[in-house]
Amino acid sequence: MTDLPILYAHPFASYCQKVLIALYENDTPFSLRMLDDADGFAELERLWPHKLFPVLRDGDATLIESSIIVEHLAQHRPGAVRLVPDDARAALRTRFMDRFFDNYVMNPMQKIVGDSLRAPEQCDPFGVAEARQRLDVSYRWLDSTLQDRRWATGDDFSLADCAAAPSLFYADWVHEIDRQFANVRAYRARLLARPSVARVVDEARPYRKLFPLGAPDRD
Ligand SMILES: N[C@@H](CCC(=O)N[C@@H](CS)C(=O)NCC(=O)O)C(=O)O
Repeated sequence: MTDLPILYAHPFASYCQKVLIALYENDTPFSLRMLDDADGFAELERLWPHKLFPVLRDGDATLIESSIIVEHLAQHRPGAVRLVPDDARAALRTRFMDRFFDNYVMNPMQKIVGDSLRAPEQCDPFGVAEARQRLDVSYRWLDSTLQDRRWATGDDFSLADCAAAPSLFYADWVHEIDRQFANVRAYRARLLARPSVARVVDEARPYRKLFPLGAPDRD
């Protein structure tokens, strides 16, 4: 593949940040198709009628779903950081932790944010309470899982950490990680200190005022 891949994304969107971190980890060249106008969304809809992003175009291939995009990068645009380990068992552990962060942290966090954008009569307090409960269980489980790990699966930064960074970043904003979960808080801090993550956080800084629940004065 010779042409630059094109990433349809917005820098403030959590699932886009997951892919941006993967790209920055390996200094992978790409061009950003910023989704901030009607033309961009029309292009996106032609690629993926659900109009969810990120989407990557690489040569003739259209990659949808952040995890699939990162897997594609690992296969076709590899770099020094192995985003998915070669060893099959280690790869499964990585994919499991990636699923954990998407399904049990990022999605409940998005539920809480999404609900805050709804008209009052369309709000879903039961669903939001469920999402908060799920985050509590996730924080507790993650705290014991991370006990002797530097990154999500051990010593090596991977796809799972790309998913962890934006999910824990925003989850802590909407449902603060309690001090008793010191391993989770320390892991979030390690993630934020990682240059690829720090870059993504900085690039999203100008959009913080758009955060519907109000961004806290930190991070
Ligand atoms: N499972 C998808 C989730 C993508 C997703 O929810 N993207 C958000 C931005 S972070 C989005 O497209 N939101 C627009 C909408 O919900 O209409 C993935 O992993 O890529």
